[in-house]
Amino acid sequence: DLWEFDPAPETADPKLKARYDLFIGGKFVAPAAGKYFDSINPANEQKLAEIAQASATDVDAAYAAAKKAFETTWGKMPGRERAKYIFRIARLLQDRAREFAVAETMDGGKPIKESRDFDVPMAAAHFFYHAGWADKLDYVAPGRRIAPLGVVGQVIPWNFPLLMLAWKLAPALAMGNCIVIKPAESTSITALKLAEIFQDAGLPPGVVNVVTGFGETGAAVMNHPTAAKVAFTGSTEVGKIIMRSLAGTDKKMTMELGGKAANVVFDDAPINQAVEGVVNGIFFNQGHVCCAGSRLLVHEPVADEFLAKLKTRIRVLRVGDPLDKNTDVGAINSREQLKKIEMLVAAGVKEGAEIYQPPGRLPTKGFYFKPTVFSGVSMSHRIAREEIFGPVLSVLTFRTLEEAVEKANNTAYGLSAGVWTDKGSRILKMSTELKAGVVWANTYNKFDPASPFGGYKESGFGREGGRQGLLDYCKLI
Ligand code: TXE
Repeated sequence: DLWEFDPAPETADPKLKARYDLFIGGKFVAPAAGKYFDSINPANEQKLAEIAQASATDVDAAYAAAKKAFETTWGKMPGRERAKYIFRIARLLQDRAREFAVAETMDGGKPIKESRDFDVPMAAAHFFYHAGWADKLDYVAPGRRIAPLGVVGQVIPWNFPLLMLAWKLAPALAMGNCIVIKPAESTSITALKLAEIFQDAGLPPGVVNVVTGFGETGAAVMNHPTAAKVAFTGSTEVGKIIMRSLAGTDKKMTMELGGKAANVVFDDAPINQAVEGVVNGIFFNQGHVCCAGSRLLVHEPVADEFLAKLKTRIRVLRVGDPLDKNTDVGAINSREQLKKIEMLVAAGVKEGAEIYQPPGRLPTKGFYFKPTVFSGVSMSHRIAREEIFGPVLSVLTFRTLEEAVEKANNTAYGLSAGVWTDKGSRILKMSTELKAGVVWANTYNKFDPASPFGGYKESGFGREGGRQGLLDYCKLI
């Protein structure tokens, strides 16, 4: 079975190096300025490894290597050949699935059961899916063909470090592009481990280059003259900075930014299933999810019952050591993110919403936050409008479908939404009325490499996954 792997990864050795260099031209190389920074395990604040800090000189070298690879190997290779490499990457990732799951959990703080059952297998699935496409879009009409864009620059966030790598790299590789990618500063390790896999897969040097560092390095990747296209996933704020800095250039651009998704529960919803879906929608990955169902809109007739069931369910969520396979809510990714969550939760209390947190103590070392539910929230509260990116749910109520649509769409974002109801007609109506790239019905946080993902409004533009995702990495000539 292609998707099967060892069920007990928490005992695997993550095989971390003490120091990680940049991956440029198929080799690990020290940064030109010799600077490194520490990567911390957010579960216990211990140092995991040193990560190279790339300067503009290193980014130049990465682009030069990518350009050379595009001109001499990857850009000339038939799709069928590229497919073999992408397939090999997927298989090698499966072979090392346990090791990657542990490394991902230690670096980012997410529960091991999520890295094991979601991040790593989904990343492998993404490479498998795109390997299949590499030779399918070659030819479209007499005299016309699909061609790669050239070299692309990509910057990704820290919430799904490995999966975001796969989302960015797989379609770009399938279409014949070469890449310079920058992982987020707090979660660079699985990107560099994946670089080891590129070496083992025999991927020609320079096809993928990994440059690590902070926002400055990201800006150098996005603004480099060699990049024919840039793709960014991260905050709306930084997305806007990048868009402004690229205005007037001919670079193609895709942006996957923030969200403030509504999970809408009607009075005829299967209530226990909806409680599970709402819990998963907001507490999965500590709520560090761009499509997190961070606003619950619940139908008035069932609001009290639903809230009571929700609180009962939250009391039994296990918060703590991400490496424990029974943990439901792991560590917050960084001290900065924890501070942001605390600040917005304090704003919620100050603005008069009613807070609920289950009893129990959090670990004293590391960054943790209790699953939190705010009721009595109004649309003007900051907790109803701003992306918290943490395990915090804001509960609002509605009386009619129209009111639910109005409230759900009353946001600057438009990435995703959920609908819980027994009526097919309501699902159809809601899925056309909700201004969100993805609308889940009677489920939440379901992903498939074949299904395009992306937003409206300030959640960005462009799609990742499926045929549509590929079209963002090629042109018709
Ligand atoms: O994100 P940033 P941060 C939201 C979430 C979170 C907030 C802040 O609400 O609380 O953003 O997180 C790189 N040019 N999301 O500060 O800064 C950076 O190094 C180019 C939602 O971590 O956007 C990292 O690799 N790149 C989001 C990446 O951008 C720059 C996921 C993301 O970091 C840069 C992450 C610049 N000027 C945060 N500045 C989602 N919705 O998926 C930084 N970076």
